[in-house]
Amino acid sequence: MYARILFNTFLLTLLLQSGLHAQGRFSSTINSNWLFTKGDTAQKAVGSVWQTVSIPHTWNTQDVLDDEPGYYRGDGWYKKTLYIPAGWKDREVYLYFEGAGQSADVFVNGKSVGKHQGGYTFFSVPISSALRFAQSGNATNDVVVRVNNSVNENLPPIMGDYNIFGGLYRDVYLNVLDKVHFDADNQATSGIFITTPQVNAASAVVQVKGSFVNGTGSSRNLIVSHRILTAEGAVLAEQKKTVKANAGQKVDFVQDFKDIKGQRLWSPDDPYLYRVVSRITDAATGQKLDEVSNPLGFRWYAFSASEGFSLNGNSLKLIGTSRHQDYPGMGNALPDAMHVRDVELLKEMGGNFLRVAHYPQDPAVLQACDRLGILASVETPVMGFTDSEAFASSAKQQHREIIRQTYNHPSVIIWSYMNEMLLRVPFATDSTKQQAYFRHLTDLARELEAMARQEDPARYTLIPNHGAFDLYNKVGLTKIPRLVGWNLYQGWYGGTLEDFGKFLDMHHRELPDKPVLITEFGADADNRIHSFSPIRFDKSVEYTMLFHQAYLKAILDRPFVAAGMIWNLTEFNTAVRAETLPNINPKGIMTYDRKEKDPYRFYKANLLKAPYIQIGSKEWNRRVGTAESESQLTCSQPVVVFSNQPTVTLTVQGKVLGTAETKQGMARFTVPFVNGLNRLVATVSGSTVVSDQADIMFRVLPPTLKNPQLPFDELNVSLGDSRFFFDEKTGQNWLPEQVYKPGSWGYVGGKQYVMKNNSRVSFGSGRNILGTELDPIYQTQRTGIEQFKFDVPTGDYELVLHFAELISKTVNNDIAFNLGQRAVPEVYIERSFDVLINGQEVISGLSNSDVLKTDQPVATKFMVSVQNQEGITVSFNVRQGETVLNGIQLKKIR
Ligand code: GCB
Ligand code: CA
Repeated sequence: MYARILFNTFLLTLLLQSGLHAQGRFSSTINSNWLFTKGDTAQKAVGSVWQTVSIPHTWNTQDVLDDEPGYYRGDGWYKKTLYIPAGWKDREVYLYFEGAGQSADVFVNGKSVGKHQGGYTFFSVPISSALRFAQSGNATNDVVVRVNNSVNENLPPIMGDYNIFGGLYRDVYLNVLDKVHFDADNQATSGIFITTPQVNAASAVVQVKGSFVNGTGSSRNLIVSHRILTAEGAVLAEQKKTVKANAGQKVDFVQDFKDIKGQRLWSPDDPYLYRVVSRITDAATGQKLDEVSNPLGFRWYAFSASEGFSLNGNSLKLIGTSRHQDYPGMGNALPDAMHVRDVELLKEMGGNFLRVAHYPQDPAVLQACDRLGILASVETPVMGFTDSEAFASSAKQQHREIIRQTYNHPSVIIWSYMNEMLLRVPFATDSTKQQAYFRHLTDLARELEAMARQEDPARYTLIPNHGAFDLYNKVGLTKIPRLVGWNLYQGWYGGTLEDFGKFLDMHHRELPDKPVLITEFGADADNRIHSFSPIRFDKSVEYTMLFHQAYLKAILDRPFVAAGMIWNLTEFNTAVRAETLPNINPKGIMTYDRKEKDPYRFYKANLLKAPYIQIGSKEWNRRVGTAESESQLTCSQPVVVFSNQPTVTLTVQGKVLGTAETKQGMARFTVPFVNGLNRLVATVSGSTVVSDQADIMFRVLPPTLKNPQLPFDELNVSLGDSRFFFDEKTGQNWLPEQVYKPGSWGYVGGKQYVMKNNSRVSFGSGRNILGTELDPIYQTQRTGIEQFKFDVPTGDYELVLHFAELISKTVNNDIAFNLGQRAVPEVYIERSFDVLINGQEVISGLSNSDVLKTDQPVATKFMVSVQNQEGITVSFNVRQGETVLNGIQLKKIR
């Protein structure tokens, strides 16, 4: 990593104006005042309108949120004027990019100065030869960067459950070096590579390798020194050598620190960091010519197939998450602080591992891992496979860059490459072709493996696979890396929760010499959806909780399992998904905007040492439920309190409800909610300090709607659904449907719509309903419904009916990326029906041949005046096919 001496503009200007030559190197971002235009060709770009932007920037910020499938993939052009001081004529100037999605061409003053392929690695472009200089003062220089994120089958990754965003989405730096400098042309590294060939509790050996360049026209006597500094700034050790370097010569060096004693170890509990400061000084004048600083941590570690992982001689279960690099409304163009915050959220959860997946991320991420004591794997983004030379060579290039660029981070212990390579195997009917495909795929895996071992023999290597155990063994991908990773979803995409443990035991039995890591596990949860009878694929918070409980237990119960990595820390963008949160993968244990979901609290309760307590689902802070009876006007609902303490006391409305023991970090209560505000206070028994409070506004609905004690107010019902849906924006709760009972409300006739031929969907349709955020309401439906009745008292009401056609003539129900069963199109039927309110026709011939379009919401609001005891009856009269109703809302106005 480059030492970044962040000059502020003021200081820089001062230095330049005073005619001083800054000593050594300096490096500063040039993120401000770029011009940007989106377009396909240079020609078009010339005539385009340029917009002022700041780096980090992506052109895909709105694509995740717009409820439309797909996102822009193509060219984007950036340009900027650089003012280059005359004094830099005798220096080396580089443009340094922390990442450009996915490929970049860099031009200075119209001259091509560099190209880069791969959207996630750093690259550095020397530009001195293209720069213009003035006699004195500054000269104007133009930088143009063409960035492209088009589909490119030869540029990995080519497939994945996330978007391949485009843009200059990470910092851009200007690096200015003396002609004598550490190698700046080695894969955008600092030119320094540090290892700890031996570490134990008492002593250590450190090796610093690297090279430097004498870019001047004469031979020079230079002192190359390396100092190991403690966090407090004291010198732990220092080595110096005087080297003679000829004009233009590049010199390689190896410096050993053989007898370090009394070093403090690095670990999650005590992430003590040293720094190695490497310097080149002119032996004759003592002038500092270059200096870079790199992190150093003393730790040793091992993976064992029978005992899991150990760090510094102590066994340590690795529990953590993966992480994507995007955020709502920002795409992947995040400021460093937002990357850092995610690592902090992982640390605050009690996690000790980050799978940096599926691609390397901003340098701030691993810097934070080093500082916070989070162990990490870094992944070369080979996802999907094109059997071509160009694909393999790009994979290898990215792999080499990743290893070298992240080499010095003490947090990194694993080089991971490839992901689920056998998810979609081609040539199902041509075994010769398929065998060749497998051979070329494993050839590439072996090359990447060999490269990792050669570049860095110390670290482990890993390939994460999906759960097709026999296939990966047969093809040979489990034999190549030192560690085997499995991405497992039993009880989600298929099978049962018990199958997870069985799979782990099978690995242990069949591959007794291979250490095993669970590189992924997770289940969707839309934080707006709740169910008190959760089932697989209902997207409820409660089902995902069942999933995580089972998985964490199975992982902790088995000492041979080295690691469990939750998929994923947060929700993330993915254009290939529709479902309840379109373009979002909701397996995150935090929401897309980093709010806690219950699983996050669950892991806190299981992993944290400091006393922790939190009331589950507290963001569901406005609720509706039916009273126990006409006279008992409370509604009992389960409440979970997460805590790492043995017992928890829950107080409701100032009265102790009870004390419960925690099991797996959870204490369970049944709370009789009253109408109005319910204040829940959970305390660790015996402590008032460790407590949490939830204020929940509850609307108790009497079983019959004319109960004088609780006058009717409003009711929102999702037809074809047995889940609760909480719309945070409106504060409205949608209740599951129920069959009509006299005096009450509900449907008459019909059945729940079930998406045909798709085992993944528990409720309704798995497709995106366009132009609404109420997808779960529209995705579910009662077909063949005859009536919906509300036995409400007299008054004026607003009634809203919600419809959507869920079957399509053309669309296949399969979501390409999802594991599990594939689906075929449904049988399309023509439908048309009338709707009557209290006998009066209000909709005539609602038909999927005109108004009712597939996957599009239709909502219609009516005023209804009820003057007698008749209540409200909505009737559906079929003309052709079947009637449908997706949602219904009734609100009393007066
Ligand atoms: C996987 C993939 C990951 C997906 C995840 C999922 O196995 O590695 O990229 O996002 O499953 O949610 O299906
Ligand atoms: Ca519905």
